[in-house]
Amino acid sequence: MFAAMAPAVNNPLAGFCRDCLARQPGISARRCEACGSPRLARHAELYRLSLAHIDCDAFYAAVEKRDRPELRDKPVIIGGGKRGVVSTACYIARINGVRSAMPMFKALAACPEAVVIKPDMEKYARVGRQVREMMQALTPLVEPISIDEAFLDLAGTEKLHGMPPALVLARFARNLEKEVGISASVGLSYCKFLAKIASDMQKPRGFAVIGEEEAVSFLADKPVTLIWGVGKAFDEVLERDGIRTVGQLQKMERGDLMKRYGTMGERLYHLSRGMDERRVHADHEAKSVSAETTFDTDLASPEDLVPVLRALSEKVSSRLKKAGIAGRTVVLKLKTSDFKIRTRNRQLADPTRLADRIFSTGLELLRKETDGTRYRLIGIGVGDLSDAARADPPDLVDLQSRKRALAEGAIDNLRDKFGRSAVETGYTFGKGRNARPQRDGDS
Ligand code: DCP
Ligand code: MG
Repeated sequence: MFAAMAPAVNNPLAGFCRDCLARQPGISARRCEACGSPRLARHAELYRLSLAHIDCDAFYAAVEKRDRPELRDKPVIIGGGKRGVVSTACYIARINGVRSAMPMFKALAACPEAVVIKPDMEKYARVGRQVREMMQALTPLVEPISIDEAFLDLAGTEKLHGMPPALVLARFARNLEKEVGISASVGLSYCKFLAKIASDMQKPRGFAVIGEEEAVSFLADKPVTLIWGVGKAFDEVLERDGIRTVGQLQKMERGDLMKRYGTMGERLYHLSRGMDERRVHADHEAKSVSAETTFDTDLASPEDLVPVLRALSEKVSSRLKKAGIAGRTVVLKLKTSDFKIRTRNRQLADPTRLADRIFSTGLELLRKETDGTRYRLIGIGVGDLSDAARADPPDLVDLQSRKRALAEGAIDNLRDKFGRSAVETGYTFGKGRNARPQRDGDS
């Protein structure tokens, strides 16, 4: 498969227009035969590949430009605040040399006319979730990597969408611009390693394809730092050994690489040859789902803490239900007024996604900690995640808990219909100021 080292043979018939999505019958047309756009996607393996990496372009800056159209053609830097560094810069500011993580004074020296905006993390998280939901409508196999990027495995979705993955992805990029008002770049390949590289190749608004046929030759002249896991320190090790390009690694024996670099040698052997078996793991393979709150003033009494615990348990439960997952270990987190963190775990007999079970387990754990200590933060979460199929089996012995589970199902249905505030439970209803957290955190 990789032995040929042949360059990609572009099949001109295999293209489509990224703007109007029309298939291109023309052999060598440089513009779309339907709409005239020059943004054509063409590749011999275009309709065979299904593993993608999508990364939004200049994410924070794009969201701000969307909300302030007068900034569209201006250099925009998101950053400042406490750290005094650039979070991101729009592509216009990048032309002037501004980069992420650059100290703000340097960035402004490079681009004095830039408009600087303080980050609004809540807004970006909201847009990030919206983008993720759009991805999840394409395939259940979405693996988020950060707020603005994810891997997607679209294998087997052609029937569902009535079009091959490449077109689904182009349509996604188009819809993202229309519906959310920001842009993303797509990398399409047969493995994660190359899909990730591809998404970076034509930024912004990119759509790059790396096929199996060309993988080895594509990688040959690239620097070793392109390989996942080769950071600054390991690059220096390789440099000492005179290894600068991926092509050099391609010529080395597996045994030799392993002898020199251990498990990293194994990785170098495989990735340099475009061999990467890692699968796309769906969102629910995240390690835990949790919610936490920091109070305005430190709290000590169960009276104050319990309603908050209840509200957080409901939040965790609703996220589990939404994702169709459940967790078997309940984790309570507390931060004392002198910033010491206490975590307490309890494993359940079966995975759960019910607010009631999460809450009652959390409550048992909390009881032992309410000894007068003042807390500035409380959090609750579940770990040991699995599919919801085996969650909360009917418990014939404990009729009470079965009744509560049924009631919770009914409450969920009502909330779906009428919104969250339509139904409040005894613990969260009508409580005072302390039940309203000052700051929320999710993980
Ligand atoms: N970010 C940050 N600090 C960094 C890097 C990134 O705060 N050192 C934030 C701001 C980015 C967001 O994370 O908008 C996403 O990171 P990316 O690396 O994907 O960068 P961008 O989306 O901004 O740009 P690109 O078009 O290169 O993906
Ligand atoms: Mg990005």
